[in-house]
Amino acid sequence: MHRLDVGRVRAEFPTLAETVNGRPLVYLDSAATSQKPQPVLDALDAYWVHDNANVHRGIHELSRRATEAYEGARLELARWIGASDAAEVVFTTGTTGAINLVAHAWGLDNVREGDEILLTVLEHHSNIVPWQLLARRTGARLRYIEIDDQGRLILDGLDHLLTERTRLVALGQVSNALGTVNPVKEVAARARAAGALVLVDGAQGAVHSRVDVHELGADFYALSGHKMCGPTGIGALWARRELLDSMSPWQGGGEMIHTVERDMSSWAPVPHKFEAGTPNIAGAVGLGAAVEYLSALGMDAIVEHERDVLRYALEGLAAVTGVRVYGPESLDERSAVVSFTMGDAHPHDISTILDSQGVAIRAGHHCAQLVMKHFGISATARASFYLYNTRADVDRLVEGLEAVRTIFG
Ligand code: C6P
Repeated sequence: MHRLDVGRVRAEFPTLAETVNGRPLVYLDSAATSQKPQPVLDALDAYWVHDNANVHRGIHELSRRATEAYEGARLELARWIGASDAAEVVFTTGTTGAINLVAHAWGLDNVREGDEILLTVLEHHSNIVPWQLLARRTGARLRYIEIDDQGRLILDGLDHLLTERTRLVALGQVSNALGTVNPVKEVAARARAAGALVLVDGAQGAVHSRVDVHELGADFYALSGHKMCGPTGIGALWARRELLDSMSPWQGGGEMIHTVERDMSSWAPVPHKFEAGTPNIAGAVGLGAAVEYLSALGMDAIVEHERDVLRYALEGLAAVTGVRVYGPESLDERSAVVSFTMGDAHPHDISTILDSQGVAIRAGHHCAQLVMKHFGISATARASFYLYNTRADVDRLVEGLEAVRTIFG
């Protein structure tokens, strides 16, 4: 396997050359959204400047080009996640959009009073609230897989949690709050053996690993483009073809119909059945370019590089007095996210002090309040790493934390 040429990679991300508060920017908030490389920016620019038109509608040259670019991006993404068929990839606004689509289009037809949906305490709110809304409408019950003090799923009781009423198990591939890499394959295999479907929230997983939806054992897989070098407002839902075929549309409008009569309509084939209205064409084009960019660099090389930076960061943070790092101790169970607290310093204060030194991290509950509650805290500071981060970035983080220590003692 080749090594990632990080110097070259960094040069392709113009935002990384910004100066913040008089210091060169150190961007450690990629779990919230990643920076965008020049090839993605160029693809967006080229689309808007040369090809902009609506898709699937016109028979003029620009519409043909826009449609080709849009459908080309779908094919690119389908290959990248190991889908058997590009029609299994539905473009959405992101992971949140994808999960809400499943909760409505699949959930309302398949979940009844007394049925159960099994989640985990690690979930992002996007993989909790849509199921709460569904449960409220259907009378279904939500159950949770608990976590241990390292933020790992406790799977001992899984066979009791999985009952004949379990319709769906919905879990994240990687926790955005702790970096825990979940044993998705194992949970999926046990869930499917119990007759439940499996939804995987891949918002953080697709960023930090090579994804093969079949290998994972997923029935639904959701991802966000903006966390993997693509634009905001675009993401995807993957599901097995027969499952998508069996589902009713969620939103109605143009593009998703076959014929419209006064009292009823018939639907376009998937994926268009789930893409009502003019889609985010530029977003899809940008996402396709991001996938192309990441594929050319090689996910294995990216993962290897992130692992080195993560290891270095965990060592660096362990050496700062007062820092408590949350999440699994073993590097094998972690992804490139490090959540921590520091003595009496509020995470917002940590973030503000770091920002004054040009270091961007996130502080808060990270839309994972159940995780915070588990640890009896309201917030953490979170540094997240991606392909363009270096050990020098970690040094700047540690330097900033030393400044926090001087202020808060
Ligand atoms: N997490 C973070 O800073 P959207 O907003 O739809 O692109 O992604 C939602 C989402 C769903 N699941 C997980 C595991 C996530 O991490 C996120 C987004 C960001 O951690 C913003 S809260």
